[in-house]
Amino acid sequence: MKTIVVIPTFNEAENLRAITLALLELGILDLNVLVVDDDSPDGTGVIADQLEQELAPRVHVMHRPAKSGLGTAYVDGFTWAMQHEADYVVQMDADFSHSPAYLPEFFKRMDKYDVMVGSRYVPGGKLDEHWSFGRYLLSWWANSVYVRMILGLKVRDATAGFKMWRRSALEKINLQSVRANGYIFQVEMAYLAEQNGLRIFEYPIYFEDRRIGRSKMDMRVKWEAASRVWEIRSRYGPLKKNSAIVSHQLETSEK
Ligand SMILES: Nc1nc2c(ncn2[C@@H]2O[C@H](COP(=O)(O)OP(=O)(O)OP(=O)(O)O)[C@@H](O)[C@H]2O)c(=O)[nH]1
Ligand SMILES: [Mg+2]
Repeated sequence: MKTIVVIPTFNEAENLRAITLALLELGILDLNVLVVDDDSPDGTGVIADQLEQELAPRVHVMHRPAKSGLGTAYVDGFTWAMQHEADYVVQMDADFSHSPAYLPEFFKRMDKYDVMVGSRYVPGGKLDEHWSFGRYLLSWWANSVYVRMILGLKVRDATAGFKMWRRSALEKINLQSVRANGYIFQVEMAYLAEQNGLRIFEYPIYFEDRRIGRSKMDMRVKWEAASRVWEIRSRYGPLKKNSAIVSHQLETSEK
């Protein structure tokens, strides 16, 4: 079984080597990494090339000529992964907010599901302790109330960026029709997963703040994402009640 982990990067020079090694050191058979770099001015692309050479054939790099958004980076990366015979495709950030240590846990359950979501908003899921209550509340409201209500999503963490997809799940979703180019990509994919009746499991994760480097998120990006939720609704409509099975909680015996 071949797994390709797609990591989009923009100025992640301090994180890329460590996250790549952490993934390969998990010891998961035939796990490969695809870095999608948007000509980062801090030299992330050069580090990615070095890793590709050092760790061949398990690391690959896609260089895009300019910063073109997280969504298109994932569409390009997923398309490449499908062309390279991935059975499972993982999406995650480079900044350690998504701990590689969860991947073996995802795999343990993948036989029963099509999509595994690393979720901050199911029992056992947690945001960084450094977050103020106000910041936590806003994030919870945006993910668990605002987006879910407008679109009728069942998934609790509608903007989760840490996911594992079964190949057949991505085949059901027409990636080329995904329009989102920024952070709203996560929401559009969650929507399409439910609309296509995929079996989704939300695995609780601890979401640690990025360790090093700068966030690409700012107020403008957040406002844009908030308005794009309405765009998704007007394009696709709210979800039908029977669209997907979403499991939120680990079995008591699994905890
Ligand atoms: N290729 C590419 N990668 C991007 C782009 N924007 C963000 N990224 C990457 O996407 C991932 C998530 O970005 P972050 O800046 O960590 O955003 P975030 O996790 O929502 O924000 P923080 O919580 O502040 O870290 C990181 O690996 C970034 O380097 C982009 O336009 N192109
Ligand atoms: Mg981050």
